[in-house]
Amino acid sequence: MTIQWFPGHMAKARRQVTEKLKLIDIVYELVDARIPQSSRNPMIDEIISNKPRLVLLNKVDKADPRVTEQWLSYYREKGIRAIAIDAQAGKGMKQIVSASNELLKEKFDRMKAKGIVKPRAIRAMIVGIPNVGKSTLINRLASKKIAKTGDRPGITQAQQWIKVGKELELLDTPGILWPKFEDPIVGYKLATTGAIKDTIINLQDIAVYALRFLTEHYPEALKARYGLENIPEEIVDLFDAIGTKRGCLMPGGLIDYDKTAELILRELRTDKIGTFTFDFPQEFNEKVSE
Ligand SMILES: Nc1nc2c(ncn2[C@@H]2O[C@H](COP(=O)(O)OP(=O)(O)O)[C@@H](O)[C@H]2O)c(=O)[nH]1
Ligand SMILES: [Mg+2]
Repeated sequence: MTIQWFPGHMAKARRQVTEKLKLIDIVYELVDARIPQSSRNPMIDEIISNKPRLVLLNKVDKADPRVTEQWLSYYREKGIRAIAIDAQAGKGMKQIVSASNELLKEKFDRMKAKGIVKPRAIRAMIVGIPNVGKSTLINRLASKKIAKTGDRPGITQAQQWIKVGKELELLDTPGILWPKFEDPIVGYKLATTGAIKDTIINLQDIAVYALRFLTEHYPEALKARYGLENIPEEIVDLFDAIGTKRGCLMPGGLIDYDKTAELILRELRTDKIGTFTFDFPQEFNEKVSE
């Protein structure tokens, strides 16, 4: 597998996020609820340092609800505030505002007590890897009634803020971070969920990963979708079974593996097979004691 990894891009993205940290009170770390760990930038903790953070598990409509609950407990145990949202349908938006208020209550109370600043709206920035839903969330939070505000004194660079009710202001440009996948499995998970382009990793390899994963974790859904009584042990036999059922054939009747891989991934990404989560908190749990 060829790994595409651009240190230059990462450094630039990191610089841009770091600059904007000065302007905000809280970071919204947007991740994909299907791969909460694989879709986060591993340097994020270091980048945002001690800024308050709210983790938003987006596209929860596409994830396995049981595992989403496990992830929410995982974050709770670690003392990290996390919310499952569906930015496309606008689910969880009110919780974002209330959780932000809670997370910043102490800071704002302290500011008020010192009389330094007038109570103001909370300022937030969304960060996340490409395709995780940053633009969708910004549009969702910025409903039509909400106007953009202009420059603010003390800020040299023109910065647009989107007002979300009276309590929240959102930077109109999100911080873009890059996924890091030295571990090929992380790359496969990103590709399976459509977070990275299919051209980066061989299509058949992605489908092999996806089929193995479904065979292990969601065999019933796989059997039901493709009318299989049993799942063949050999991956090539599984490809053959699905390719035959769906008529993914080359002239002469041989199975067209590229076509079969494409079909499987298309159906998986559009939730035709079911809604799945590919990262399990147990895998990342070593540090949480029993
Ligand atoms: N099903 C579902 N799709 C979503 C959700 N949020 C975003 N999307 C879709 O994910 C894709 C990428 O979203 P976009 O906002 O462009 O991601 P960005 O690159 O982070 O700005 C788009 O096709 C969105 O419609 C969600 O909560 N549920
Ligand atoms: Mg975008």
